[in-house]
Amino acid sequence: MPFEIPPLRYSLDALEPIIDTQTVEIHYTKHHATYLKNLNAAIEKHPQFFEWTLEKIMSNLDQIPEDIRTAVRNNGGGVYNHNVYWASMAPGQSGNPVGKLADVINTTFGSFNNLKAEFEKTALSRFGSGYCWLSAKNGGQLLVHSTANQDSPLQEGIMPILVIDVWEHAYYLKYQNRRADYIINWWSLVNWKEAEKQFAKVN
Ligand code: MN3
Repeated sequence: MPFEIPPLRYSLDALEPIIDTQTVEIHYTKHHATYLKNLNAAIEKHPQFFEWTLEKIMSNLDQIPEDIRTAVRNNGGGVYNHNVYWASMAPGQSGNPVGKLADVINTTFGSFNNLKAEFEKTALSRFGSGYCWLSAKNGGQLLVHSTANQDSPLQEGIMPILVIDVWEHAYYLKYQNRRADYIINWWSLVNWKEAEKQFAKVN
């Protein structure tokens, strides 16, 4: 069975005014969908990998045949990373971490504001295209880090908690070159309940 992308859990205009409708529409129905199409086209050449989950594939790229490995790295990453990105956001959020994740953020970073400062700095300093993540190592140790292009934390054996896409296509129509404004505004969309669910997988 070919891979699929999960339906958006909210309408295309639900992230207004932080992320405009046209950006969500193009990003989800064109960019994300194209990664999916290209991933499936690559796996067609070795269809036994349709039996694997995307997480397993992205965590074990060394086991993917060399003739499709780069295509799977880029397009499998493109599918997976956007899955996490859409799930990281929701309309009508409180803006604050919840549950055990909130406690661990305080003990790791000192405060939520410190985490935000580190995250914003990391997201801003990603040169070119990529992502900024809050991730957790096995056992629950949190870290803020950035990946280039469509690389993902799974390749480093760590679990993504939430992510912001800082490719220009994620913000350019509304924010043009003002990546910082996009990042700062993005906090009010973060789905902390979903982040807490992700965190529960590793601790
Ligand atoms: Mn993107």
